[in-house]
Amino acid sequence: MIALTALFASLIVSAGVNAQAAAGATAAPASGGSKSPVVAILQPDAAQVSGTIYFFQPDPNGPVTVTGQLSGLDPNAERGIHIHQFGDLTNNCTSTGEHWNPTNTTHGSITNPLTTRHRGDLGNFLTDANGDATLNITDVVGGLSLYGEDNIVGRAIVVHTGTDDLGLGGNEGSLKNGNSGGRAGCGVIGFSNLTTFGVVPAA
Ligand SMILES: [Cu+2]
Repeated sequence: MIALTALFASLIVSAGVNAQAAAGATAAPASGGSKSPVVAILQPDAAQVSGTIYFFQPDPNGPVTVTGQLSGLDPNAERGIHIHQFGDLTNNCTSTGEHWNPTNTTHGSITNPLTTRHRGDLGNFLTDANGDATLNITDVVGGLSLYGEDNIVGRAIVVHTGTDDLGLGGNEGSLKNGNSGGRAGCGVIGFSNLTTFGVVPAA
């Protein structure tokens, strides 16, 4: 617990974390990729969202799992969540750009094949009666990776004010972004010093 507290203190110096994440996006560590979980601290935008999101990929050829605790959202709601292009919060969540979509496909569910989803599509999560949420999303299709040239470190995760229609809405917006509404909050994905995988630290 003491070590975890120290880690959080160091991560909250967000400018430093962002700079490190940006460097990591173009020059991965000598090992060739992430050796530890990566992390994003959410900052509020259209809603007073807060929370920390963790990304784990114990096996470089295996799936990424996304965990975390969020608060400040609408109660009892499904809310969209995606990786967006840029780890750039200079204009809050707006400057994170559109969904991370390096293969230029249409938007869809996290369970769709990669031909009918964006690499950054993570679907929806559920909030409780207090507007809190515990994330536990595993990308079994393999859109996300923490390793290699196409890793997500240095990009952003965005939580939306609306529900992602998963590309099934029957209109142009649906195939672009799932009509997920505004950007409740977002965070830059950066390397962390955590040494354990698959653990949701206590909020
Ligand atoms: Cu989004």
